[in-house]
Amino acid sequence: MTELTAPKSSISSKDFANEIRELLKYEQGVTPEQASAADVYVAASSAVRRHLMDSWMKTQQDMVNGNTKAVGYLSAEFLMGRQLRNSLLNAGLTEQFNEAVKELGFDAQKVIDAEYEPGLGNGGLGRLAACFIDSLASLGVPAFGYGIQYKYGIFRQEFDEEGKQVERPDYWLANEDPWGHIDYGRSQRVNFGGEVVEEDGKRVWKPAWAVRAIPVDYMVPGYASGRVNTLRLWQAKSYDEFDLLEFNKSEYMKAVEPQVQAENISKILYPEDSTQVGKELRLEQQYFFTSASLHDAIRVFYPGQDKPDLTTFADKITFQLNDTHPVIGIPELMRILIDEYGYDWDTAWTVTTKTFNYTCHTLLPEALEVWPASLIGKLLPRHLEIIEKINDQFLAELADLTDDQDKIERMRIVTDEDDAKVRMAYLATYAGSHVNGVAELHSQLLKDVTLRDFSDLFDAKFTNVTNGVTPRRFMKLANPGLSELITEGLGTDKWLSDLELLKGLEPLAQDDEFVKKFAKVKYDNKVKFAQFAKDEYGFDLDASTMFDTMIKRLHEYKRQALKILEVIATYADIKSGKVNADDLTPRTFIFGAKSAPGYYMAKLTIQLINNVAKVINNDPDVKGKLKIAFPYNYNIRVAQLLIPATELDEQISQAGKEASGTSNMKFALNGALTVGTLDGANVEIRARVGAENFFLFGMTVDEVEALYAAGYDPSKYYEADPRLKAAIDMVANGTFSDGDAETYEPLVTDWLKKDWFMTLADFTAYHDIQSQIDTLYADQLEWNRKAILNVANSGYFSSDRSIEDYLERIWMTGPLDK
Ligand code: 475
Repeated sequence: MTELTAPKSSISSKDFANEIRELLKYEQGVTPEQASAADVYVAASSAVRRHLMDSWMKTQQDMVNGNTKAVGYLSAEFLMGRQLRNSLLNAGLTEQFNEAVKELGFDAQKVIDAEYEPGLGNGGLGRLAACFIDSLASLGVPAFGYGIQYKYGIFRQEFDEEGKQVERPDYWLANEDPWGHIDYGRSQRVNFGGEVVEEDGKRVWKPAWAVRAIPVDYMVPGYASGRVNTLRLWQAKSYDEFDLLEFNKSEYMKAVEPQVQAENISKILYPEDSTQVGKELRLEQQYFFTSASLHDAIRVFYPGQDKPDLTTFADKITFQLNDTHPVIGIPELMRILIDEYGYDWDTAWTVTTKTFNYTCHTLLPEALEVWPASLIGKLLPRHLEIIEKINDQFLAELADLTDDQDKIERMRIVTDEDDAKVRMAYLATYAGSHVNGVAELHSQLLKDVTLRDFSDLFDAKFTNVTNGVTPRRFMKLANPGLSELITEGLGTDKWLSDLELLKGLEPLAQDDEFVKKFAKVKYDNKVKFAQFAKDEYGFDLDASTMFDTMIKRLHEYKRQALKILEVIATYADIKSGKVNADDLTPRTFIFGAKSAPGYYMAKLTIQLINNVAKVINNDPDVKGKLKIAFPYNYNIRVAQLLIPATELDEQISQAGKEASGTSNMKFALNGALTVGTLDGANVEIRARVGAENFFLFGMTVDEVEALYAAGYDPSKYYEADPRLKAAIDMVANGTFSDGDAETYEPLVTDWLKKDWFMTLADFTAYHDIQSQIDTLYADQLEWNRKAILNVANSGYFSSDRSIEDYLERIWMTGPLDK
């Protein structure tokens, strides 16, 4: 007997179809016969929302009336993915929906595909925020996600004739958004610029301009928790709708200028990932959403109170700073408490430090945000004063803690130079109660390297919370076949809210019947992906080949170059006759990656991969044994199809550079084996799934450091490994650029002269492990046993577990009473 605990609404399919009909009629003004799939999508979405409404309202009431501290997840990015299937799942309406749309004469998948995916994030950090709010709701913890409703999300990626990335605007709001509710009545004023004057012995900020922050609310339904939380994304609108004076002078365009300027704030997501942009507009965005969110929390938790007792603020809500992007919220809360509510500095400081905690997501120095004090002073003059005072207080505290003057200088929040800088990570570390990294290795390196001085003096603040992913979206929705098999194998579907139960699959890895069923699910997923790739991209993929996937932002540290060089080396072996293509294990190499628009080397790498694909895929000598597929515009939708279809997952960053990685977790949970370095969460995945079920290669963090210290010369590796040499020579001689040696010259020169991320030094180890991979793959039963062991032992990587760790170690709160 299989125990089923998935939510199921009691409404019939017929009634649900009628609700959709009604909405089509009264909201959209069409009959089912006139309706398009997009109309049905909008109506069905509204219908699901209605079903979630009571739980949403009750959750909000319980949150305000109860005594459970809420969580505010402040994040410049929420990469949510499509909403309809997830909402249906959590509302228990999946079957009714499938039946109802059929009854209305529509194909369910077409209706689902009518939803335009919102791209309000760059990559890992934004997707993590989405997984976390899913888990918060599923655990029944009262929470808000707070962010920005960008009008334009991450760019749509295309490839041109030459294989270069082209960025197209992603105007997602040009489509109907049935999920977001714009709440004009609960807007907040956000001020900017101007000056600070002295009035009655008080510092008073006289801003020069303001924008109106309007909340757009999205439901965040929990799985089987009966709770629905809120994702509140702010939209910027002007107060000065139209300047009549200017208009009368018939200066029409000038009259709308202030409006254009204000609305620019929420216009576009910065497409830089893991780099600091340092643009004024970016700081405006950061202040815009944190200021609005803090004021909003006061409004929500002290309803109707003119003089709330904000000394209790940190008992009402705890704010998590998702990287440094919302760190300007620290001086903002100080300012609100002191200037708007009249508290003294020390009281304000006590409340503020109890309120905030900070998560760091990087180890790259260039990703740590540093703002010129002059820019903060121009945009937020009162905040600069407060930051300087925090800095003074900090330096005084440090003087009590250490005699090491150099250390104190190194730790300054505001640097001591003509063009002073504000280090946001330091501000967050000092002012927050806790600081965490996102995987064990990362948290250790934060303490040992990035924030070493801080951990020396404030060790108790530092902790680790290893990332996780939501099994609802990345298993249940993305991989229905595997989910069914797991439920069958475990005799229950409870694993979806308690992922450690996957451990129960371990014995089944020895059950050949089960292993075959598992292999069949994988194969079906490959066929499904191949069909999608054909329809969407025109690719011809062969599901009988090994699907070997690398999906992540294009960045040198992630080393897509290592992967493509290995493919080229094999191709060079075929061309030189050293290898007969017939002897190769057929592989399909699948890449998905966007590059920051201004990141030259990353863009050149994309171009190279596309052109290697063109050459290899069309060379008869390859006999179809190697194939490269690079679907453009990789996004959550593609991830949901590709991850379940993947057999080999590439996590090959230079050790000590990838903070955690989260696709590595999704792959393991979907039964792919990982080839990877000892970096980020790979370390923990390997420890859990077992070293014998993970293809480890490459230098360790210590070896990397030692090699840097000894003086790294990549050309030595080029000379030492003939396969590496052949691969680089092929790129250099124009094989992938119609004979033009110039095209990839910058890449070749970088590899041979600099190679900062030591791609060449790890090449031989990476190559050597490929034959182990092929050997295991030849024994499908063994391969799939290991894949099952990956699934069985990855339950730890549920974002539910991450959230439980945050609750216990950082937030000190828990679920609402039932
Ligand atoms: C890490 N994004 C992954 C993931 O913790 C990790 C930076 C600046 C501006 C906009 N976006 C960013 C990141 O830094 C980012 O995505 N970091 C990633 O966070 C979640 O798994 O290793 O690279």
